[in-house]
Amino acid sequence: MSLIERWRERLPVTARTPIITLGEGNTPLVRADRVAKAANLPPGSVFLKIEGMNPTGSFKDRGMTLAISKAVEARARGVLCASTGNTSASAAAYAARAGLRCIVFLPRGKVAAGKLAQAVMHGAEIIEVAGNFDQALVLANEAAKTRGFALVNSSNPFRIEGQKTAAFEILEQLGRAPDNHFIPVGNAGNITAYWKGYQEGGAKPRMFGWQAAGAAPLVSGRPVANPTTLATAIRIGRPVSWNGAIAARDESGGAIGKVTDAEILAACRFLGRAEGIFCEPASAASVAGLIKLGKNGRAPRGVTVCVLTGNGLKDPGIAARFAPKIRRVKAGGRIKL
Ligand code: AN7
Repeated sequence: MSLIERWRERLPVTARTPIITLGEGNTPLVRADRVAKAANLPPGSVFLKIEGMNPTGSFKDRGMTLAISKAVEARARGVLCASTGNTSASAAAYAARAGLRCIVFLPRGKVAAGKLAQAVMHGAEIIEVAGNFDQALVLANEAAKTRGFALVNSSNPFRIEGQKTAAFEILEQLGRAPDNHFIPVGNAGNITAYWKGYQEGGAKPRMFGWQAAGAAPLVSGRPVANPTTLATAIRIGRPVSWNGAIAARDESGGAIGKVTDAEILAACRFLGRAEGIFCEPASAASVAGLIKLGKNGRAPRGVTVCVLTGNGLKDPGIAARFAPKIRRVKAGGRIKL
């Protein structure tokens, strides 16, 4: 069932809204006892929401199914967005399915290979910006004034509405509200949406957002002009949903912290090796944050859900950083294990 049909009564759709779907949502919530142990927490206390299992490999599909459906309902000619990669991949796929033009503004040289491949294969019109995501967004916002085009960045309220369904799913899958919710934060649409979804579902987990140390405006309290991190998905210095993130933090009694690229990479590798889950680097920020708190004995008590926002295959180049040991053998040769 499509995400919109599944949660229809909680979403701003009518019988006349066309549903553009790729079968998004309903992603696994997986128990992760090795992560729990690494964070000095008891077995059964940590769960991972695998959003990389969505059709285009990231959480963006939840909001995109609604944003594109509403764009079709409004008879848009096309859609556009700025993106660090995943939004553009998702927009390109759903726009292709809807038969809409899709124009994406991408920061040059800072979009992971898999995401760029998706934009190409789904026929998006790609505009490379000599600048970072924040600067690309300025261009996209300007272009969105063109008649007949809809902006599908997370400033589009339908993106947040579709995205909030992930919180509904977690409540169903756990059969209770989590005590803590850990999530990577870039533009802050996702943390804003989860908080909305939890509240609508009558839950109040503490919200813990995690930024990369070189791109942590919500931690320092001021925009970052030149954000840097190998987690290119969250290489963002001026989050659009700034207020939403701060509200989620403060209303829930949570926190927004930062993790270094080394901590992100270590968590990414740990998930791959110890839990069998390959997520992209930005996604591992949530788990990196939990392990960091846990090492100091400061991981929050109770049940914690960590969101893994994107699939590891999006950014296969990351594997090269781990200097893989590969042995060579001739065909017909012998090898000792
Ligand atoms: C894997 O695609 O901003 O805090 O343009 O791709 O809601 O921005 C992606 C963000 C986390 C941060 N994890 O979510 C984009 C884009 C992954 C991401 C985030 C992104 P937000």
